[in-house]
Amino acid sequence: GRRRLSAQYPASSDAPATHWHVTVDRSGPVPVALQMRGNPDHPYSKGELCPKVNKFLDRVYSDERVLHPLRRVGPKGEGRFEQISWDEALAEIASRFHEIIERDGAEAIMPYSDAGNQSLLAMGFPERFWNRLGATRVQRSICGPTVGAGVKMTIGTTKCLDPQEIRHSKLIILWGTNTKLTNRHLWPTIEQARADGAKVVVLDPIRTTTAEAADWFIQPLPGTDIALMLAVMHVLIRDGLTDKQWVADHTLGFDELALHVDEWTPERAAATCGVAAADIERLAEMYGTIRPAVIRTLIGAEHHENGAMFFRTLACLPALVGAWQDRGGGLARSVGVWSGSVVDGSALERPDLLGDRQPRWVNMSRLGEILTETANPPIRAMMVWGCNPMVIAPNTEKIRVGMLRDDLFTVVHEQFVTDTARYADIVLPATTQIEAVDVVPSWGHLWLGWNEPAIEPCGQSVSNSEVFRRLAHAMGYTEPELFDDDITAIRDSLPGIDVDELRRVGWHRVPYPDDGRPYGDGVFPTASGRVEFVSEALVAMGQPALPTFVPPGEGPGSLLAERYPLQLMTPKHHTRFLNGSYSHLPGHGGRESGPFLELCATDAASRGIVDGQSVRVFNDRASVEVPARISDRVRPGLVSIPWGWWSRHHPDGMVANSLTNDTLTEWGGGAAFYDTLVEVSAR
Ligand SMILES: Nc1nc2c(c(=O)[nH]1)N[C@H]1C(S)=C(S)[C@@H](COP(=O)(O)OP(=O)(O)OC[C@H]3O[C@@H](n4cnc5c(=O)[nH]c(N)nc54)[C@H](O)[C@@H]3O)O[C@H]1N2
Ligand SMILES: Nc1nc2c(c(=O)[nH]1)N[C@H]1C(S)=C(S)[C@@H](COP(=O)(O)OP(=O)(O)OC[C@H]3O[C@@H](n4cnc5c(=O)[nH]c(N)nc54)[C@H](O)[C@@H]3O)O[C@H]1N2
Ligand SMILES: [Mo]
Repeated sequence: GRRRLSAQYPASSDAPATHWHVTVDRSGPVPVALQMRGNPDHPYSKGELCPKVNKFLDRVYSDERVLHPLRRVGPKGEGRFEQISWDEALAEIASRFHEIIERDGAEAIMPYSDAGNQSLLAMGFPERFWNRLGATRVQRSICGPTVGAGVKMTIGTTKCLDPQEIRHSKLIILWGTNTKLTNRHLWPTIEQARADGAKVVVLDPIRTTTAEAADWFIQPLPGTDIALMLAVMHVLIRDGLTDKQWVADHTLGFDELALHVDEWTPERAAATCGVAAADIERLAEMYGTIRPAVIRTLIGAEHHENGAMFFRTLACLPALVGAWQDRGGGLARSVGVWSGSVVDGSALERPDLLGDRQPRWVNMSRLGEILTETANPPIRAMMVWGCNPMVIAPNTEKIRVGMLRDDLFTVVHEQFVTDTARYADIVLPATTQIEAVDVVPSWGHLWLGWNEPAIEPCGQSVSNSEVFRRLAHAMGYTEPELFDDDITAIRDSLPGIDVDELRRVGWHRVPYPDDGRPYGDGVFPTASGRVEFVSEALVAMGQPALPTFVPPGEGPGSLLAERYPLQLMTPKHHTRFLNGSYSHLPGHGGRESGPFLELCATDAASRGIVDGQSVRVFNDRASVEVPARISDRVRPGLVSIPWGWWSRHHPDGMVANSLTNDTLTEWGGGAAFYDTLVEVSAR
């Protein structure tokens, strides 16, 4: 009975896809993609794909692709499966779901997903099914919402500067973002500004590839930047480098702030953040004298217990120097929220399908706790798609305990048998980007992209929208919006956009102020209409009114540090990885075939560790074996395991996140991945 449900949009040969062109051989019975190239006409990427996507067809045609539904035959985690039909898979899922709803209620079922292919339908359409079902809902807060929640407390919105505006900047501060690695399409813009005389300053606890390319690199201890920012404010105010008129006209609470940062001398901050007082002075002087000045950030610095306060404090800096009045001045973060302004979220996700039910909400960073400690009702079934929590979520070993539960029914919709899929009862095959239609909102630029499928789905794989149409049918649901075809759902979700035109052109620029200055008039959507140095909204949330440095609970000064004296970071490192995606494909790690621990020569010597030796990295959460690499990218006291590798790449089947802290940020719902203390020992 699923014939009428095949509402998946067919592949076509003529229409453009935003960023790429795929050459397809249509001479055989099944069209085969031969080559994938960047689209030189795209206004942002200009034909450059990133290194992982250059090899995208290796992914599409990988021997490891899941091409049909699978049922687990071995124990959970072992990864042994047998092929079953779609009808069998759907019938089994529907009957288990009905049984669980009957016994424990719909909230005993939990969908778990994140960005996946980062597209509109793939991320939004499944919500219709879960609204109809009334499942427990998971806050997707592992990447970015904390940044937004912090910035919003200062400027009343999460909308910041279009990073393309950096073209006009003369001082570019890359604060906790590894642009050359994670946002490489922005680098040419930075280089152009530089050719016109701009200076690039990088602040990062690790001497990243971006730090190496900067004019000046500042290396604070992780999680301590707030102290540094308070000292920068101290110097700006002390030396009269603030824009007094702009501050008077457009900010709230300057006098309180001035009093508050009076005690934050550069000397005091230096002792906290590990940056010399003279360097703090120099940074403040540059920031107070060079215009236009931009601060560019992404999400790296949110991974701390004080992650939201980091961004709340950072957002105060442009206001002090009046940076928003200049073209190319202000704060630049993800622009996802600008693309979001053209999406009708309710039309896409149909919250009306919930009726008057109020679903239970949980936080995706706490998956281990959710699976092992949640009651009333406990989670009995989980469906995962577009996400690989066994690699990407903190405190993985706790999640593993939950995933191993005999009474947990797990379904995973995936392209590969990931570390997470190994624990599934049923795996459903998913299409890749070139096999399904979608619209791709962007986080790095302002063009909404059309994604035209180039080939039919491989094997029996289906898109995210199709899998939920099939599941809705198997569950016996009849609401017509659960069965909308892809184009109808896209049209309804983009009410102000001519979808035929979008498809014809391949992209659409979302609205953004013409003169490039989102707050050129100095008006901000806070309660006061001003930039709020003092925030009543924060007080109402039980947080300090003023920007305040609170050291993390699991940090260098804490009791735990006596046992675990090293701080562990696990950031992105490989150009051909996208988080935990691609690391299992041959050649994507470059010369590296697996993870390693970076530590400085001093910390190695004091532990008798030599370069290349296998070491044990451990804390109360886990013990992970990795080869050591002695490196001057990290300072004494800080170690790093470049992240994204799967359990199969670790000699002991652990992953980097087995060690990491799943404490939530003080607000915003992020996770303090990097407030993780460990000890390292030679084996
Ligand atoms: N090659 C590649 N590119 C990617 C990805 C990938 O996995 N691989 N992932 C994509 C995704 S999903 C995202 S969200 C973006 C993220 O892009 P970024 O935010 O640029 O990347 P991250 O590596 O998460 O963090 C950036 C930097 O923050 C630093 N950092 C951590 N804590 C602190 C701190 O307390 N203070 C300061 N000053 N810096 C700190 C880290 O050392 C790191 O170098 O990248 C995207 N691009
Ligand atoms: N230690 C540490 N942990 C981190 C981070 C870090 O820097 N350090 N970064 C964090 C960040 S910024 C992020 S965004 C998260 C990322 O977390 P995830 O979103 O889980 O990241 P990926 O590993 O890219 O997993 C996406 C999965 O979706 C699958 N997929 C792709 N397209 C589709 C599709 O169309 N349909 C379906 N069903 N599946 C699809 C891919 O095969 C892949 O397995 O990780 C976070 N975790
Ligand atoms: Mo992310």
